[in-house]
Amino acid sequence: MKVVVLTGAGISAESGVSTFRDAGGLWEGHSVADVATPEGFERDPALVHAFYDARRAQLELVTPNPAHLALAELEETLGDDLLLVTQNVDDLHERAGSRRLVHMHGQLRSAWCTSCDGRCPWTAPLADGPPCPGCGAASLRPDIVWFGEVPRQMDRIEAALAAADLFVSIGTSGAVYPAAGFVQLARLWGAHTVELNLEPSQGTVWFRDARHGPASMLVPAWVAELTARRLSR
Ligand code: BJW
Repeated sequence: MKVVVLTGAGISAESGVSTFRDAGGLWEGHSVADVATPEGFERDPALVHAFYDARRAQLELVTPNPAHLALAELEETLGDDLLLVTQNVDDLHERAGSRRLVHMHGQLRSAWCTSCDGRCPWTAPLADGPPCPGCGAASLRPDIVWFGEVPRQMDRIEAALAAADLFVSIGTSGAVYPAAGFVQLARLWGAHTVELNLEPSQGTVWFRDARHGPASMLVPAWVAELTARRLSR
């Protein structure tokens, strides 16, 4: 059975990472146009660097929760039949043990040089304009996909969706495309579709099975159910 799992900010909420659109979320104190668009970065790089430097530093203080750990266990069972696609820019899936993973919106712990187009692992601040380890230019920006930019590895994701028997969406509001459209593609290509979210998402009607509650409860239970069903075949 081939499975594609899509995760969003809700899976990391119980680890202490803020979501975007919930009350008290990341967008509450910030205009999206200021901190999550290339135009905003061009206008005020210091503001944008401060926003991402603070979030990168916060990663030191958080750890994976039972939902991340359950998905890493699922990978041990399914191997190459699982693709985990995350919209999250934190590294909690990796720290839980997931390896077959696509960060479609980029990563906080990576920097992208707009001079040489190189990418490098990055844990320090970017606000002080450090040199790129590859070319030496002070042209590093957060390695994050902002609005209007193309998400990463779309060909790989679409191929996995086309081949999937099961598509599961976890902790995402379904407000941002192309990820919000994956459920429709998966259905079109014949997959069973499941939503696991705190509340009905914007796309909840597209899912055949929608379960609502905290990810730390729903995800381990769903993984146990899937594993038991697989073993009983
Ligand atoms: C819990 C929980 C718990 C809480 N347990 N659950 C008009 C129509 C259609 C599309 C467009 C349009 N105008 C423009 C577009 C395109 C645009 C877009 O979608 N805009 C929308 C606003 C309409 N998209 C783009 O520009 C994308 N690029 C693109 O389309 O390129 C074209 C192209 C595509 C494909 C191939 C080729 C070309 C790029 C999008 C980049 C998104 N980037 C961001 C910001 C990154 C920077 C940063 O991190 O600061 O990524 S936006 C932000 O939203 C972030 C997230 O990854 C993304 C999704 O958010 P998510 O994860 O869903 O979080 P929330 O907060 O919204 O929801 C959390 C959910 O969890 C809630 O439902 C809670 O209930 C739940 N929850 N606690 C379980 N404990």
